[in-house]
Amino acid sequence: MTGPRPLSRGSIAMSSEGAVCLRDYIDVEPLTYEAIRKRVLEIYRERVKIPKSPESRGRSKRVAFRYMVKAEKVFQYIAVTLGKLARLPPTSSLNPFYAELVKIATNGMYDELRREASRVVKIVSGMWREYRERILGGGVNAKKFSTEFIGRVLSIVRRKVRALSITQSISYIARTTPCIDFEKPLVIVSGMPQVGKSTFVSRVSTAKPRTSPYPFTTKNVVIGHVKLGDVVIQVMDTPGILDRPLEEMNEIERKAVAALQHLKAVALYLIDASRDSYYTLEQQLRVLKTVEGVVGKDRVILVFNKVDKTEKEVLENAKGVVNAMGYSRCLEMSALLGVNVWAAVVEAINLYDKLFGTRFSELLSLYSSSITSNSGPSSS
Ligand SMILES: Nc1nc2c(ncn2[C@@H]2O[C@H](COP(=O)(O)OP(=O)(O)OP(=O)(O)O)[C@@H](O)[C@H]2O)c(=O)[nH]1
Ligand SMILES: [Mg+2]
Repeated sequence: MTGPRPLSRGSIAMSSEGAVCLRDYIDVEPLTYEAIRKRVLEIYRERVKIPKSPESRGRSKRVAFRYMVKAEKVFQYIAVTLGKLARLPPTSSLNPFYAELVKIATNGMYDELRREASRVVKIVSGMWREYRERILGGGVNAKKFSTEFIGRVLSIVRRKVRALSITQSISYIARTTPCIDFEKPLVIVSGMPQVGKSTFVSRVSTAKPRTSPYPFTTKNVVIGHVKLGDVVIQVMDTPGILDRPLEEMNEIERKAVAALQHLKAVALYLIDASRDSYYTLEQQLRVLKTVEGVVGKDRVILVFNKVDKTEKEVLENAKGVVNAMGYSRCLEMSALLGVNVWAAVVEAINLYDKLFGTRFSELLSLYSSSITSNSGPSSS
């Protein structure tokens, strides 16, 4: 008998019905000052044909009109490009988890960029009203006024939109952040690097994150789906967290913490208690304390992974230690071999129901025949 059928195979940002995607709120192209300057000069050099009309009669009037149109096209480009940044949703309006990811990715500069862009659009709009008249009435000086306008606009953009380069990070985080359905159960898989989080997620869900024997293989949060009939369970792979205070954590670890902190979820905390684990049991238990502090102990399920290579005596000793920490129940799993992986999912959903008053486990029990097996999904 095989495990439940994955929903479908998709990208890390695969959205399912009802899911909310950061990229639907934030649609930004990476921008640099140099790229804006280049585009402005291209626009300025484009040929402009002025039809003969009563308003543009006379050579000098037509010349002035031509430079007004050139400068206006530049103004429009700047207003549209920076206007898009100014109209980005403030972090205060985003889901707190998404807001935190955006802050992490931009070093807290996202809202500042919005404000800078908005200020510059206002300044440039005011300048344009002034220069438009000057260019049109400028006669032989029309060209001079229009180049002066463009020079001033570029200078303002360069000096006053200092956070422009973070558009690259904003674009990246919007594209790579998984879509989340906040109404569906969510299981966050957490632990130190190398404990087998990605191996587990790829065993039970549609997500196939990279696994390797090196720490920090996973650098972003990733969502996979498990579909059991009408029930869709979201399983989130997270980057490993190291044994250090929250404020000293790097950008990658902070994404994992943000998920624990802001999402309605239960956490599976994976421990590798085997002799040759990458980190000692003591280190892993200290990180467990950090996780408990963030998410609340009642939301954590402890899972000893890699039991296939953990000596019985070592495992018993580790179980004794966590027992003393208040974990009377813990799971023993081998994500690699598919042992107890579905039991971990079921346990997580039971806890989810208990904590959030939902009844997903009842639906889940309808599919008990397909989840009692210890083997992984049919694809594996
Ligand atoms: N023997 C054994 N090896 C496992 C098991 N689970 C994972 N591994 C191995 O442990 C190594 C790390 O697995 P990953 O799934 O990449 O670990 P991770 O926790 O996602 O690591 P980071 O992304 O670095 O945080 C890989 O070489 C896996 O093959 C298991 O149950 N048993
Ligand atoms: Mg990983």
